[in-house]
Amino acid sequence: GRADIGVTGLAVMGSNLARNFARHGYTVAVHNRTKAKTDTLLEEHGEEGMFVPAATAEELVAALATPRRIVVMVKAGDPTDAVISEFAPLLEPGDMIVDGGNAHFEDTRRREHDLRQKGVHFVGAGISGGEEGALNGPSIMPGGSPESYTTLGPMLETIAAKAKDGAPCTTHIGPDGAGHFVKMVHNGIEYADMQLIAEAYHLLREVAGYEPRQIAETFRTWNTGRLDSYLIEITAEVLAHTDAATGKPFVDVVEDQAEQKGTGRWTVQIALDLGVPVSGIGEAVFARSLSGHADLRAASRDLPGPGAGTPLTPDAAAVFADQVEQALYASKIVSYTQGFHMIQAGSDMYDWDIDLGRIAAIWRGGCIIRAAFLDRITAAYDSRPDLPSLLSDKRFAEEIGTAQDDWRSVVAAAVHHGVPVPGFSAALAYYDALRAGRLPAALTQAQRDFFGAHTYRRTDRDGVFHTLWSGDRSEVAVG
Ligand code: NBP
Repeated sequence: GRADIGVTGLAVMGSNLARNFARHGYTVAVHNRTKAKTDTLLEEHGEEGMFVPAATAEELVAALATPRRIVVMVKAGDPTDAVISEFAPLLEPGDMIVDGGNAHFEDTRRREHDLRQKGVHFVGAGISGGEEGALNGPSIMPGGSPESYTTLGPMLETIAAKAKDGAPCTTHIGPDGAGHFVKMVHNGIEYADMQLIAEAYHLLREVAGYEPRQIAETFRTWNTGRLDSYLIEITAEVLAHTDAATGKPFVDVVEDQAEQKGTGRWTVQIALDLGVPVSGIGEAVFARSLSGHADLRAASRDLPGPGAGTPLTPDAAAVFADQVEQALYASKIVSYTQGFHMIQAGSDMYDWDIDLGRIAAIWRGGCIIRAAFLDRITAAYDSRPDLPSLLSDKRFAEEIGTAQDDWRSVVAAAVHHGVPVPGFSAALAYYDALRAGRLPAALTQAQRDFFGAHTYRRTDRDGVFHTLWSGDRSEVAVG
């Protein structure tokens, strides 16, 4: 065999990834359960590079130079296990399976552990950027043994997106499930970013009284500043688009029920297990699920809300739009703070030793959340690798300090107008809770001790205590 790499699973992601490898000069052996997809790839794109079609798993394995590298791009879950079981018996120690699907990191940990017993490297690689990214350069988050990265890494660096400074948007994330974990949090942050942008749009429409075209212009302006990002850019595109059939703004003819494939939900589920407050991602997931409850919403439509109020003058609307930009930026800082806290917590829990600054660096290109903002996060971790939280970075703290008055005004205006801003307000609540000298958690602990003898610690003495609430209310030291 002579092929440098094999790709099995030639739906949109797999065939685009195979083409990306081939366009960079690698010889790519390609295979799909249903052979027709392999044939189509060769027919339509065979001239783009060196492809070796394989009709069976055995043929794919035979086509590969050793040690073999096989990228699996099939549906996550059972199909991935089925494909691994098919290939594993055909492989030798030193060979490598790379799962580029959206696997749950716990599955990746299990698969890596199982294949390691056979001496086969298993690399769980999160890939972001959708089909366009897979073809022209995605952000790639590979986990697995450091050894696996020494041979696979250079290939991934070749096909990955490049940041503005030319650095490839991939790096060895850490052992076993680290890559898929980081990809999961990436998707969670993507949910939060999208929710914050949606809230900004909603406020500009309902409070400032802007039409979608005007909002598109506003977003275009924001995209030239510190909010410069792929998601802001496509938001402007969407808002400027007119529906051909009706002549209405496109956004007005799309049903307002957001769907989800599950990675945002995973992020929140795992965050709950790790005890990390990712309230921004949580609110984003819940906002999508609320939007989908059509019957509940229909039954609630007549509930009272605030009156319409007087419309803002154009000048006042412009001032408000600037405030919304401040609120969006501050909320975005909080949402990345929470996301990076989660990556740190996962890294601590599973001994992954993840370099947070490098994560921000490889998200600068290729992926859905690519943004100028990520340079600042990289800079923050570069200047202080043990940064306890993004909010402790001097620059972010200063920026949020500048933004906070407007941020509060925007949340207040939203409440006043009855516009839901779960993302903005959860971010602000997180910020204020972190700032607080004392939290009402003291009261919560006292209540827990009252009804459940759950004990408490005191501010003035070491030890664990319980008050005899149903007795004489004296305090006893416990344990
Ligand atoms: P799909 O997720 O739609 O999967 C289709 C592929 O899985 C086909 O090649 C299909 O083969 C194969 N497959 C299935 Br289904 N069951 C199989 C089995 N039991 N044995 C062998 N092959 C099986 O493809 P996709 O949208 O290209 O995504 C691939 C992966 O990349 C997924 O994990 C996805 O979550 C992830 N991802 C997707 C995107 C995106 O933007 N779409 C972005 C990032 C990551 P067949 O042709 O024989 O049915």
